[in-house]
Amino acid sequence: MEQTYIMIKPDGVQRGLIGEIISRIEKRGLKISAMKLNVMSEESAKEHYKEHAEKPFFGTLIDYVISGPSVSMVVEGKDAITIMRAVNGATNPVNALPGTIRGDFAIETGRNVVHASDSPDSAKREISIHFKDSEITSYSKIDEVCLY
Ligand code: RTP
Ligand code: MG
Repeated sequence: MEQTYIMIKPDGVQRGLIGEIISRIEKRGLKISAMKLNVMSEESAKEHYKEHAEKPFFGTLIDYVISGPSVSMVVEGKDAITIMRAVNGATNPVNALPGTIRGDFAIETGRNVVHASDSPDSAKREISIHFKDSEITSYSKIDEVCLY
């Protein structure tokens, strides 16, 4: 069982894609164990994307993710990290396959709708930036008996 951090970025919220994206996560068989909608603080955004701090697009990226409310989630299940990267599709939507979120709903890297942690270490780090332990719930889905 793995946990990953998922964000519906401000463009996804503004375009009314929250339900569509959550629905894809649920239908795939993954579980949402924490969720909130808020405007991310600049401090959290910079910490979240600190691996890109030296990149030329860093300032634009931070402005984008704090430009309006985003939806933060902890999503869990077997191979959740790898599966959610595949569900989101390639970073540049030009390369994202139809059927992925970015392949179906995005055309620009700078407005690519969603985020998903890229490794177990990133997932742990990102979840701790955006959620307190007490905000992450534990429950059984009706169809998960004996799956893992
Ligand atoms: P994310 O972290 O948001 O899930 O995206 P990712 O892993 O697929 O891509 P990453 O390399 O981590 O880039 C983070 C976000 O920065 C923006 N970006 N802009 N202008 C550019 O060349 C550029 N490259 C990346 C995108 O919003 C990307 O999702
Ligand atoms: Mg990334």
